[in-house]
Amino acid sequence: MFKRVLIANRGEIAVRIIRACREIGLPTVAIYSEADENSLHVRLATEAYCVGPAESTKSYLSIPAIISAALVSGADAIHPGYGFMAERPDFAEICEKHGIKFIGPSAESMRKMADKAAARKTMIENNVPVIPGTDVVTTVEEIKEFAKEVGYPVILKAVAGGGGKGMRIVNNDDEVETNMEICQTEAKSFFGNPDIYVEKYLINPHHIEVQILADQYGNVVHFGERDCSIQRRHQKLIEEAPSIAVNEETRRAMGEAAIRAAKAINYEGVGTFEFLMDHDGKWYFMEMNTRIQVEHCVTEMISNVDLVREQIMIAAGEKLDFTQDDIVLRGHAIECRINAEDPSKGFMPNPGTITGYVTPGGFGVRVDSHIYQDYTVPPNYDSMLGKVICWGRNRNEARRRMYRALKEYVITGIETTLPFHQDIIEDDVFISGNFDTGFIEDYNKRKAEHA
Ligand code: MV4
Repeated sequence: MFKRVLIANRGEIAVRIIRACREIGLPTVAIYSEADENSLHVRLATEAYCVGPAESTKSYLSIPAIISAALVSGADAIHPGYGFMAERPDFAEICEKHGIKFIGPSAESMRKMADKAAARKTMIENNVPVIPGTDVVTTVEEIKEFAKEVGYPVILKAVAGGGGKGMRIVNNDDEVETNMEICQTEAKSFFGNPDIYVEKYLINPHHIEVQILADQYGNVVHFGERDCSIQRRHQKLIEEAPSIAVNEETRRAMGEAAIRAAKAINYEGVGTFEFLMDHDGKWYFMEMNTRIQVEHCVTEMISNVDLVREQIMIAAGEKLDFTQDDIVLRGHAIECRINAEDPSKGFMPNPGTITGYVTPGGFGVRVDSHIYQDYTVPPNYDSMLGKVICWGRNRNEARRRMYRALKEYVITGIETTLPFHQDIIEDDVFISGNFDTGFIEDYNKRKAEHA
């Protein structure tokens, strides 16, 4: 086992990882920026090092600063959490060169999935359905020809993109002409790579993702799916597991497809395969996330498996000590992400000092957060304050418990998305479970009509 683990992150996920390390008995090293001196992860870790100023590029994204902290503290493993260094193959390689285990997949596996056109090819080779699409395109003719085959609309995506940035929907030949170069230029400036590819554009699909776990010996299991369709501007707001859009047969087929793909790239650690599902129940691979995700908790709650603990054990070279048959998914879990944002002002970030704080509790309620009374939320980072996750024997029980928990939760001094979540949890369409990625847009329209 490792001697000590450095957590190259902040906020709720740093706290989450420190908790898992403590339970294993592993000392932890926190790193923090000058804006995060009073952060909870700094207090909970065995020791902590300031690695730079508030600006992420000079602290949480500074490879020399992070590696120095690891070497000085004697950490022999680094957990990157999500965001920041989590999907940086160059960082994974540098860790390895310094004899530090990067808790995650190899740089090689990461690169295979970072290139979205290459990832599609890997999926096709392994019999995983992909959205009808192309390899890298360089001319408007290629795009028009593809659109003639599958019909408009089609979507232009950056090969090096992901997560919603650098995409353009085009509805006809003229729009191809006007958008191709813009898309390439944006791709170059956002991701340093101008390459783009094209897919048939699916209208308001379900966003379904499958959690997998792979050890260093080729054993891979899946934990079923999460439904992440409730998003606003590519930011997830509510996630749940299982998805009511997925039946047992589809669950098995998606899970097996994800396992095949993970084996094909010699994947190690936790990972997520993102799929889009259309209204006929047809599903297609979209991209893979090679990290622990914010919404991993809903899967933990229905499977009773601590995914972060497993991630650390696997990185330390342990074999998976359970098989697919041992994984039993029970009940239903829902997660609401609570952000320091003002829903009445277009979700504008709203940092500041928390003057009053009471957390919900009780049976089936979990709160993962780094905030506390008198804590000042700095303006420099993501506005997520934490997550409320509720379990129930069925979806409605989980949903009602969530409503109860959100009503108990008190955060004063700053505006948060708590009231917004309370409204959604009580919304008839949300209650019906009959929603897709168009939900928030539709919800806002319905609210505007009633106002
Ligand atoms: C799509 C799509 C429809 N068809 N690709 C958005 C995030 C990025 N990872 C890819 N995204 C989409 N890709 C095809 N071919 C619709 C979206 C999309 C979306 C996907 C998941 C969840 C919410 C979304 C909201 C808008 C668009």
